Amino acid sequence: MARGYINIAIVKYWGKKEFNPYLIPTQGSISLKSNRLYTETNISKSDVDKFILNGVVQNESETKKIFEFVDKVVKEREKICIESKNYVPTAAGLASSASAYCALTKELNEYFKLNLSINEMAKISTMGSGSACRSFYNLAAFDKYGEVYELNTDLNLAMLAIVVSDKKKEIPSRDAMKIAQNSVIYPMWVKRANDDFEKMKKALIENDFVKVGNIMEKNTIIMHNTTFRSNPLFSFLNEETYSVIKTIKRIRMRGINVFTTMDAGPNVKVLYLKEDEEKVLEALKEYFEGKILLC
Ligand code: 2P0
Repeated sequence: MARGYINIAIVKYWGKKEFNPYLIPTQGSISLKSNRLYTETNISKSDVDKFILNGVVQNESETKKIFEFVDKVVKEREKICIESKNYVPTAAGLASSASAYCALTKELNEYFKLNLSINEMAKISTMGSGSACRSFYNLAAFDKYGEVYELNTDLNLAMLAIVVSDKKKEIPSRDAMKIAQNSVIYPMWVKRANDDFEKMKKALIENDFVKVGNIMEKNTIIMHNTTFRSNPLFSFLNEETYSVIKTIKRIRMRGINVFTTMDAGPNVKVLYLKEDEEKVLEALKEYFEGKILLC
């Protein structure tokens, strides 16, 4: 049994350059690993290749997708049953391919005794999902050369989510990313994101939390801007997303250091310092009681 945690990007991964054989992204990203939300995966011997997710045997196309990845990792093998369970509240819209492929890669390593290092597993996991490699580290960098490594900071970074919608996303992030890569402003995104990657690393080393929060917020907006300028144009965000962002800004004006970020969905994630947790929760509960999920 292996476990993979979700991660939340503070500088986003939003584009693929090539597979060589592992993924090289168009730009660097940085993320924070959750220590609460995860996927657990177990492999057992089976007569046929089978994939069970949250107790449900998956259809042919889902099974094929997973086993294409398995066959890239293990060349000659017996038939197996892969059983995964997401320990991420379904309503949160946070279930992620990152935790899934992190757990699966670790379990493949165990089951088939592949003897891979953490870094090898991280890189291999990108053949399943790009963001998965970041789940092997706490504060992870996935750079534009495809290298994955741990970053250090003295900041006690923490995240929570304000859950505004539990609907399944209309456009899977993989397809969305492909469309966004044709956006007229995509080259600007790549340049900005690479700048943000360097600035974020510096702010983390300098333990400058306000800088970290500001870089994350700006990076988030530019990533989402690529979707508004795509053909066809689309957005992951909705009215409630904007309303939450405004409220968080107002709370920040009261002197509480909270910053927002959004991924391939309308839910808002809030970055804060662990030592501020009590006052952050107190302030947020006033507006978002019942919608707060600690990550
Ligand atoms: C991120 N996202 O950095 C960004 C921000 C979504 C928005 O990583 O195609 O599911 O499997 O490599 O990893 C989602 O991308 O994409 C993602 P694939 P993945 O967290």
